[in-house]
Formats: sequence, C-alpha cells, structure tokens
Amino acid sequence: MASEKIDLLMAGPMMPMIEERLSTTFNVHHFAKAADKTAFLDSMGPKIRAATTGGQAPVNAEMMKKMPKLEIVSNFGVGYDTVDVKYAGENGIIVTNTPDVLNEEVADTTLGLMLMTVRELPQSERYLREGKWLQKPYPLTPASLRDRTVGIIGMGRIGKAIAKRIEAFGMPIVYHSRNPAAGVSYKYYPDLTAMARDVDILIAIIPGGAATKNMVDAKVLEALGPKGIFINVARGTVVDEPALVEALLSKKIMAAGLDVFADEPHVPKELIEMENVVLLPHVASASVFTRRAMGQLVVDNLLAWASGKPPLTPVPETPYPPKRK
Ligand code: NAP
Ligand code: 8YV
Repeated sequence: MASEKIDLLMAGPMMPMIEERLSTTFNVHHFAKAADKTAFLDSMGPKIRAATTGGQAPVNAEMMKKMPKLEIVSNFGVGYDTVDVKYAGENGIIVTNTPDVLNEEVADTTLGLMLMTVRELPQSERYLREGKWLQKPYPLTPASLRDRTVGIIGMGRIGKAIAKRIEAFGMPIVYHSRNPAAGVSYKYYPDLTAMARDVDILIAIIPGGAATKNMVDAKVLEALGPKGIFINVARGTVVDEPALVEALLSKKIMAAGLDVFADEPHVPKELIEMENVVLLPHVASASVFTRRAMGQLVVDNLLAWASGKPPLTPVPETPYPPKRK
C-alpha cells in the first residue's frame, strides 16, 4: 500500500525544480497564494508537518504556533534570518539551510562587486554607451586596489573563499568576527571600529538578524574614512542604511558596492541617484548552476527527514535529533 504524502507548506515562491522533486513525497500547499492567510493556517496548519522557504518569505513563531505537527523547515539560502530558529529550537522543529554549495559563486560576485566599485567599471561602461568617449577619455579613477588593505567582517565559509581570492590579488587581509577563526593566519580584530580605522575596503559577509543589526554604523563608517570603500554581500540589516547614505553623500567614505538592502526589493532613492555606488539586486548566488545546487539541498534535507534519516544540514540552533517538548 502506498504511504500517504506528507503535507508541506511552501511559504513563498520557489524554483519549479524544488516543487517537482518534492511532489513524489509531499502535498505542497502554497501559503503565498492563499488570499486569507489566517484562514489558510487555521484550516491547513494542523496537518502540516514540513515547510520550506527562501529569502523574502518568513516562517515566524506566529505561523509555527498554528502548525503544531511541524517538524522541519528547509530554508533555501545559507542565511536563515527570516526563520525564527529560537522558537523552532524550543519546540523540536529542525531548521536546515544550504551552506557550502554557494561559497564560490558568492565569493566570485563579491570580487566582481569590489572591482566594479573601486575601478568605477559600471560608470565607465555607461560613459562609453552615452557616447562620451568620443569627446574625451574617462577620467582616471581615484581608487585602485594597489594601495589598499581589505578588512572582512565574517571569516566563515564564504569569508574564507573571498579571502583566498583577495590573496591572489596580492592585497593584505585582516578580519573581524566574535572569535578568531580556526586555521586562519590573517590578523584578527576583536573590535570592528578598530579594524575599520586600519583598512581601506570593508567587506561584510556575516549573518543577518538581531545580533548583527546596524553593526556597521556611523562610527564604523567614520573610522573607515574618506578613502574607504564599503562592500556589503551579507544582509541589508547589518548596516545602518541611513547612516551609510549620509556617509556617502558627505564623502565621509568614498564609495560602496551593495548586493543587499534593508527593505528588498526597495532601494533608497538617494542610493539609486548616487554616482559613487554600485548596486546589485541580491544576485551573489544567482547563477543557474548554484541555485540548482541550493534547490537540490533544500529537497535532499526534506527527503532525508521524510525517510527517517538525519537532515543533511541542520543549523546550529536546531541540532538533530530534535528535543520535542
Ligand atoms: P558562516 O560560515 O556561518 O560564517 C559566518 C561568519 O560570521 C563567521 O566568521 C562568524 O564568526 C561571523 N559572525 C557571526 N555572527 C557574528 C556577529 N554577531 N559579529 C561578528 N561576526 C559574526 O556563514 P557563511 O556561509 O559564510 O554565510 C555568511 C552570511 O552571508 C549568510 O548568513 C548570509 O547572510 C550572507 N550571504 C549572502 C548572500 C547574498 O546573496 N548576498 C549569499 C550567501 C550568504 P563568529 O561566530 O566567530 O562570530
Ligand atoms: C539567496 C542568500 O539569494 O544564501 C543566502 O543567504 O542570501 C542568497 O544565496 C537567498 O537566500 C535566496 O532568496
């Protein structure tokens, strides 16, 4: 006798391959498509045993309370700041993410964004397209990678992949995190402001959430100084965005390259109008190759759990096996 499919809540839109590969084992219920979310959770919530989400669609405590049989939330993305892992951990719900499979892609994009920002490549490309080269050459860029030290905020999986690439560029590297990273010989700064004072490029690649909110504030930006360039591939919440806008407008820092924003997909008008910023629409991992690998890991975590095996990549806050109340 064929066993019954498991009811799964898909919190937001996801890649079609994820739903296709889940459909043999799960009944997929689309939360985002429900006109009345409360009525949907009241009627479907008691049946749901698994959930999946990515990026913009949260799985918060309020939702999880309405799914008393929920056992697993499989998150698309290594960052899982939109899932309430504290509530999940306290209630025996495993949360999984997609680490490692995106390290190289995100590190590549970070280096691209750094080069674009320092050497004004998008600006000079626009210059050519606008026919301005016919009048005179694009001005020399005030900034170069040649005389700069890089400070990385976060020396985890992706921070290390970024550092490896920057080493090949022959640039000195230092870093900040809560603890010194194992197996790393770069200079460690326990104090972020002190590191910002000593570097010319600051790259953020840390998790979002309450612990890192506005970590890069006016004081850190001031310490980075008028030659300083800020690159953010972490989360928009890690920088005080109004303070960043002010620092860029008043030339307290020279430039910024940003892949992430506080209220995506909304980007402050001031940033869009500035010439000394390069803006990307959260694309650091966004190749077909890497997004497929991330999607497969979302599926594999759920299939492992459904067959009674340990999920492949539970987050540290919700270790397997879970402690159910
Ligand atoms: P990871 O391996 O867990 O590394 C995280 C690093 O951040 C560690 O060095 C950690 O060191 C440090 N850290 C954590 N909390 C901190 C805090 N409160 N203060 C200072 N440092 C802190 O994670 P990963 O795989 O490298 O990914 C990092 C993050 O990048 C993700 O969580 C996500 O937000 C972001 N990301 C963005 C994109 C994008 O598309 N733009 C793509 C992938 C990832 P300590 O624990 O010692 O502090
Ligand atoms: C994804 C990311 O773009 O992995 C992460 O933490 O930010 C990105 O790789 C995002 O999670 C998908 O919405």
